[in-house]
Amino acid sequence: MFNLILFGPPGSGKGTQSEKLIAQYGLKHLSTGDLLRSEIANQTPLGLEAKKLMDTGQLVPDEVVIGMISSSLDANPQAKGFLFDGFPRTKAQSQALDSLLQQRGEEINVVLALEVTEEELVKRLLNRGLTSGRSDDTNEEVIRARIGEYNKKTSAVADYYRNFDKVVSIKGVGSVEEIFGALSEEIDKRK
Ligand code: B4P
Repeated sequence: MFNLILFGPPGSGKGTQSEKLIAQYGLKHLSTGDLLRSEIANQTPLGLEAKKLMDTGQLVPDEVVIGMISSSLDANPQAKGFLFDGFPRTKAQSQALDSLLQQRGEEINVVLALEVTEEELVKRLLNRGLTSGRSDDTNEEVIRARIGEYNKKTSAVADYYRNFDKVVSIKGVGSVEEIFGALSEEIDKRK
């Protein structure tokens, strides 16, 4: 198996690049943002609780997203590998993921970290908000709160994986194709 974390702040291009990477490498895409939005669309109790937090730019509780990822791993025993997009977002989620993978005799092979300035992130997300229908993309205050959560809680994920020498930084500004090329180069070195 080849297991990859695509890491970066909100709006850094994780969702955009994930689509291209899964097509190229045949990995199973696990996006906690997509899983949560599907719970919201189906109006499940979990989705209704998550929506309140997502609409203010906060993270949903660790145990909720860890449970979702654990079920997704169980549901895909034949996968060639997983692309984790938007997960883990806290140190506790990172430790939980490592232990879920260890139980299956697997590990994270690499963490590719997209780097984009805050002003560019805000610009991209407000722009996406014009068409995405996502309530967390339309308000600049909420977008800045999401970036604040990232700086406070999620940047620790990169520090955690740096201890294991698994993090590679990638410039996340440029054309989608250029960035895809840089990500693919790092994956090809390790496959
Ligand atoms: P996510 O769904 O993960 O969304 P995101 O971080 O906002 O977006 P992403 O990074 O994928 O977007 P992309 O850059 O591709 O999270 C939403 C919310 O769910 C979180 O705030 C949180 O509340 C909750 N949540 C999710 N996972 C969680 C977890 N593990 N724990 C707790 N809470 C969790 O795209 C952004 C825009 O940039 C697009 O419009 C795109 O077209 C554009 N773009 C992309 N690449 C570009 C480029 N090279 N140049 C110019 N524009 C580009």
